[in-house]
Amino acid sequence: MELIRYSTNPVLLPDPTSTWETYNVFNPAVVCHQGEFHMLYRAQGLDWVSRLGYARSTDGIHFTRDAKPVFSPHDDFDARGIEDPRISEIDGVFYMTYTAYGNRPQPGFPPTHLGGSVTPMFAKSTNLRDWERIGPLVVGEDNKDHVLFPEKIGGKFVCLHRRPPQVWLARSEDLLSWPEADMQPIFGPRPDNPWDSKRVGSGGVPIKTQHGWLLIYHAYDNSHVYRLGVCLLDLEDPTKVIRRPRDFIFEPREIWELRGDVPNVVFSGANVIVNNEVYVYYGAADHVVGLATARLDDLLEFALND
Ligand code: BMA
Repeated sequence: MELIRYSTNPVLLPDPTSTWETYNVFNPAVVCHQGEFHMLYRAQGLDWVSRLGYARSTDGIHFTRDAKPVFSPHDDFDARGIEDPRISEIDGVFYMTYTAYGNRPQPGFPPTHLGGSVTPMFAKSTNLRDWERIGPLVVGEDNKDHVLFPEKIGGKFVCLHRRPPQVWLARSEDLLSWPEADMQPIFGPRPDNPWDSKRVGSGGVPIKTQHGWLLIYHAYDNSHVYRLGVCLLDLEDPTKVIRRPRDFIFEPREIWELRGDVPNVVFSGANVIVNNEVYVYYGAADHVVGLATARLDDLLEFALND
């Protein structure tokens, strides 16, 4: 089972006439709300700082962008960029998870190879354009690829996050406090399965189905090739992985997936369901946005039977 690429990909390209989305537009979050698709995408321009642009569409294919970014860095902890958003709608409020890429290592934190830091953050909005920062999931560690489940489970907000090389689960009463006692690893790389042998991280918002939460995740191998796979998590206790097929569902093949700013990357933070069709938006080679789809029933059958 593989996702099918949309015929006129990519669906979003950098804009060489712009200062802030000159070089790369990639790794978007997408929400379908009141019949329209709303995309928040990561854009890099002349200063190489990531900001989030906003675009909307009625068909999910042709997007009209705002002239200016809607979410930009504001302090030392996100000065190098707002990265890799995912958006979950919970009780009428849109919650965004994003990675803040900062200028300085936090206390006790080993700097990234470029000397900065990453912080997994939350923000909220009621209109998808105006965002208010809530706070971090954790500080002072290498942690990103966090995404909120689209409803509370057992009365708590629940998110997946990544403590390398594993995907973890965390719970919170209020999105502000994320007690360590409520965090646990749920799945990691499979050393005997080449495509997801090195590192794994969550994709878009988990999809609720009668058989469990369907999660699309990314993984890379020894050669740093990013692919997408799926797993099924228990509905009431998503720390339990019910199924995890050995095969991937998507890999870089097109020239714009194989070459770009970072080669051989398909990275998704958006899986929107419209009429039983899953629209998977993904960053390709950290350079453009692509769209690939599958019928939800087919993905589920693959998850259950492969
Ligand atoms: C990951 C993230 C993504 C990126 C990917 C491939 O660590 O930072 O933003 O798409 O690497 O470069």
